[in-house]
Amino acid sequence: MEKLQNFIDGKYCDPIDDQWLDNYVPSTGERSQQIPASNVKDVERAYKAAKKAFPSWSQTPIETRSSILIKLADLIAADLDKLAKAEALDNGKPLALATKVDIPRASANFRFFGNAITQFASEAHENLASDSINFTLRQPLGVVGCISPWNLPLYLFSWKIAPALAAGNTVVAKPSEITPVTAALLGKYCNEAGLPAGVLNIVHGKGPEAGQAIVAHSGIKAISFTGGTTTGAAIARTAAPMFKKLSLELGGKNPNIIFADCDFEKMLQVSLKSSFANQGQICLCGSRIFVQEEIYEKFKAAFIPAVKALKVGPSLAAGIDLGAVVSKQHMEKILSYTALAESEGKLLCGGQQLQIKEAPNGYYVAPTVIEVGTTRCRLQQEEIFGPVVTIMPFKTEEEALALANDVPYGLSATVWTSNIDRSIRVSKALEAGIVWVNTWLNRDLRTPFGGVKASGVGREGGFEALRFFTEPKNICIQYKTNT
Ligand code: TXE
Repeated sequence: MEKLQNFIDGKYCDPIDDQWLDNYVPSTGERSQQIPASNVKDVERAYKAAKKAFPSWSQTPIETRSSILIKLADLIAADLDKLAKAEALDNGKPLALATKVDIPRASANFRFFGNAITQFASEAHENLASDSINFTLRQPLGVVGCISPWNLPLYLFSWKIAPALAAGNTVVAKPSEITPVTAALLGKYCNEAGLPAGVLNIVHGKGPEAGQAIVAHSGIKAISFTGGTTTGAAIARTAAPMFKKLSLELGGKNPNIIFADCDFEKMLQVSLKSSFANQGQICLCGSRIFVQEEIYEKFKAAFIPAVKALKVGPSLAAGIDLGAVVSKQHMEKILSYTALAESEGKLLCGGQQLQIKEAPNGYYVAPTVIEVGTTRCRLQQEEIFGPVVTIMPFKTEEEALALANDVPYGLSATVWTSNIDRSIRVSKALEAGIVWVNTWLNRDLRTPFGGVKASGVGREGGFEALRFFTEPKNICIQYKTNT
């Protein structure tokens, strides 16, 4: 069986203790490769390479750093088909989605920060009263840690690595052990792009072993993490007393608020995507749908048949809308929630594991809609992170806001209305880091990205990310006003 390797100091290498994990293809349930079960020794090896590379990389002219990142973006874009197929097979998502979203966005992440770093500047403050000039340096932190989840593998892995490198840091990065393949391929592209050895080091393995070793390493100055809220809390417990900088992009349980005055057809088409794209495994999915009562029955009459018409199948099959969920364990977690449908509400469609003839051992869950009467239930309070949405009616704007905010999370929200005043009132009152009005997953990489409450701490994106990966230093110089 093929063995993927760690990528350390510009070279692929086996784990020091020769321990390995099995990787699986969600569409078929078959074992695909083995990946390193790295531990603290492999992380130390990666850290030493990153530390050795830091002085030179941090002093590399911005134009050079920029050109290497843009070259990396070009190489990823040039291998779109190969990378998209690898991503789809590894994650279970439809090939069309990996081709249209995942890989182009991974390329865009490197391109965006390759350009952004050439525009990143800092402030100066002139103080006439003290004949002084203050200027602020934004210096790279040193060796930083990037840890990413399995739902958008290369998309989120690169979303962290690109700004860290652009800002002059060197990186020890760990992808999810559930979707290691495109991260493993990234090392080759780094060498081809001319990224110096040791600047980016990729370590595979489990979170509590390899991930924890990165978080706990005294030489690693910051942790950028995307994943579950529980894991985010565990990371914070380790990193906070070490005074590391922390960026935590965690779970979501996002409201999709539909007012009677919305553009119904557009809302319906986009709500199908915001409910079930990537098998509902996007932390930005609108998994709690609230519909104003005047159009509640009309919505159900249109939404349920459209959900039932969604096609589910193996990643490489043509014409599918949903693929397999990422693992057997995650499928069982999702089904444990759909099993609550009857006790917490009413199952309107889906709710079961799907047997796909050509892939009987794959991890398939039917797109599921559950009608509930309250937000005070597990289906509305807990992150399911699968092709499952709840729906319930509301009467007034005030009630919609109370329902939408009545949840531990605060990542994103979607609002459908043609009333501009209402769209601003509601957006301002929603407890979320991102609000979309009459659209969804409409992303501008310059904007701050992140959530509030249990959805995390800090912001990624644009100059927010470059500020996270640099340390501001104020230098004050007093000068003589006479010769
Ligand atoms: O979680 P885990 P998953 C959320 C999404 C869902 C979850 C899915 O809503 O809840 O993430 O990710 C590593 N120390 N978001 O199931 O376990 C682990 O190996 C250090 C929000 O993968 O959190 C993997 O690499 N590392 C997000 C990574 O953490 C540890 C967008 C994530 O794994 C660790 C995407 C530990 N103790 C998903 N334990 C957003 N807000 O943008 C695990 N890991």
